[in-house]
Amino acid sequence: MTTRRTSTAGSGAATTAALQLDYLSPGQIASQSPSWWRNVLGVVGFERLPIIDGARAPITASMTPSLGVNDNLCEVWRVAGPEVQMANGAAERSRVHYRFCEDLLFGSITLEERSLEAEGPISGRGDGNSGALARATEIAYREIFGVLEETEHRHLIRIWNYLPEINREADGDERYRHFNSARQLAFRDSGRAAVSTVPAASALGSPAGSPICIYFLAARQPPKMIENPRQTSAYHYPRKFGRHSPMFSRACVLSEPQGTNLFVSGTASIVGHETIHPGDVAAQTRETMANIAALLDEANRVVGSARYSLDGLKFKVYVRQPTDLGAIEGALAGSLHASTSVVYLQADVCREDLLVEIEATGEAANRRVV
Ligand code: 3EB
Repeated sequence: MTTRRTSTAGSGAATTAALQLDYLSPGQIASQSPSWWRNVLGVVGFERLPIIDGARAPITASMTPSLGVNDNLCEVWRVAGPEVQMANGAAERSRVHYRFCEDLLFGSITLEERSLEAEGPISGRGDGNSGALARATEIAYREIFGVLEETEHRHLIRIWNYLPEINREADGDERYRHFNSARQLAFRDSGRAAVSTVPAASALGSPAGSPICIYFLAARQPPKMIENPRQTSAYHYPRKFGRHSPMFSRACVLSEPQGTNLFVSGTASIVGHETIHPGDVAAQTRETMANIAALLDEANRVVGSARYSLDGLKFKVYVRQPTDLGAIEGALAGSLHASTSVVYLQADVCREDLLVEIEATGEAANRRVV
């Protein structure tokens, strides 16, 4: 760690952060002013690592190809406010790149499984390819938790996991399940609860040969975790979906004095714990939107007002088969306004029978109390 956080206590509301999400092209990003960069926490390219001159924040890439017209867009996370104090970090002996202000932290870590295979299997936890994936997952999460302790942004609120060939079998089990075992172990080893406070998340497959890419947002204050009344909590999935359950919450709300952010996890056509509408991508899309609508109702109940609606969210849609894009767009037209922000990416979803997965982010300002 190269920098300490600057205390802003007592300096008023101007330094209080609320998160903003934009999808911008590298050209749009390149034309921004230095003062714009001051508030940027992190940038995520989709298909490949974007090349951005003068970047002052960590840059990573999910390695998931863009579909449709969103060619080359980047996801940009910024904090609001004119006087935000930011610091960068790249802790020694840690592969996590991160940037933070008083309240919020963005970080990313990229690992090549190939470079870990040489280190050999972790004893007693299988070997071969699954060993390298499990090891990479454990290293990534251990280093992430280390950074969060160091900067005191202890609450992981949202995390994105991109794993090459997520559905491939290795050592008699799907690679996603090996990832789940290692992730659960990492949460346990860090002394973190395995239920109820785990972050909102997405876990998708990237093409063979891609590095493992994990990026995340963390906060100094705890968010409110939200579960979906239509779905079994992922951390309570029955054993037939894997020996170790996935560690994520369905959504969470982060409240700041200026406003709130809603983070909706990757959501799919699952009711209870079963996949429904196998083979029917349009029906899967509609069911997924019904799940997101149910999460919005829960979020509005938790924040105590009708703050979030489908049209106010920004969506990322992961499509397993590019040829399904038209059917998915058609199904979404039934629930989303044409002006709603939607990015389409090709990615494998972490159950073989799921054809589509949708995540979303919401931003809402607090009404001024006069
Ligand atoms: C599901 O509902 C679909 O393992 O972190 C969605 C979001 C899914 C996150 C994860 C998995 C994850 O189970 C898959």
